[in-house]
Amino acid sequence: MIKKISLLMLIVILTLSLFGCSDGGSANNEASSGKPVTWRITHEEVVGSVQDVYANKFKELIEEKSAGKIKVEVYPVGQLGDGVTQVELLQDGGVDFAINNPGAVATIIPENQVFSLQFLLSDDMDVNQKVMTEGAAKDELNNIYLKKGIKVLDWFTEGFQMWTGNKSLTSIDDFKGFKMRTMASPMISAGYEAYGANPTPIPYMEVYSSLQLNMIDGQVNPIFAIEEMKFYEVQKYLMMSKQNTFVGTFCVNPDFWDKLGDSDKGMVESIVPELNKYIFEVQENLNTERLEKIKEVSDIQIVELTDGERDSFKEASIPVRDVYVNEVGEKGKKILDLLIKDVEKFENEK
Ligand code: 6CS
Repeated sequence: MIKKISLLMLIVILTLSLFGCSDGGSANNEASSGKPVTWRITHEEVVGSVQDVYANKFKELIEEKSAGKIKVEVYPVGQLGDGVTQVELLQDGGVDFAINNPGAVATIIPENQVFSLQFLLSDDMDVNQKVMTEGAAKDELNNIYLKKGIKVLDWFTEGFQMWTGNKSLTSIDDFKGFKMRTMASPMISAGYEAYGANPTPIPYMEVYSSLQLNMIDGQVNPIFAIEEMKFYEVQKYLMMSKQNTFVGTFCVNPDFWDKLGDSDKGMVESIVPELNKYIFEVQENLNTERLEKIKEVSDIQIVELTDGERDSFKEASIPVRDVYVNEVGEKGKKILDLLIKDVEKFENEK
């Protein structure tokens, strides 16, 4: 109830601030009507992150292509609440665009938890990129998102997920009783329960202090995030586990979208492939450069898992696919099967 009231207040504040803009813009006005309009985009990460670079590139391209008729305001995480709040804001029209990830959408769209399953996507990021841009599973998910008031414009990867811990994690035994911080998604929890760990959902912005205070033993994120959130300062080991891929979605509020004129829709649709290609390179560079930075500024131990060690984790992760199907039902089974086929198809095309 309190959360619903806060969300309503946020929407009111955002609406008032929009109408208070000097350009007097209205989010749903067509850019070609003469007056500048303001579009708002929110994302779940800090300034300089993959999502922030994506949002700012969107801003740059839209402002350039609309010749200043559209102004884009970027709200990073923290300004408008956590990831889940941002998804709700998008659904309620408090913001027009949002970048989020399946972890934050898990309770609204359980089907997308397929991306939280471990050792399902490829170890080859080029294959995963094709799964995100050309796969059949994401098309099926797009229909489900739309029914829940979210139109997905783009799926992209933010890099492989890696484990960090106050101990080295190379076997299932190492995970017994291990307090692993996760995003609040039942399927992420199920993944770590399958290793005997104790998954602990904590908001992103509280992870550093929770690690520092030993309230949790480890966390999981792509390298760029481990660097920018400084998790390496409060962790002893960084495992190059690559058990899954962090997936981002660029979304728009469907009502806002429907009210846009054809030229504005066309402008957004034409830049999405450009954004997708751009962000693929950005995440690759950020994840590579920031690993070097972590090595330079800290004495965290980098642990390479052997193929055999990864195989043991993979084996233990397979039954979690049944948990997903049991929880999500027939639609979930269909998406899981499509995703497995997508991965096989793009692996074979290499
Ligand atoms: O672990 C998390 O909660 C977050 N990780 C990233 C890389 N982006 C946003 C998300 O909330």
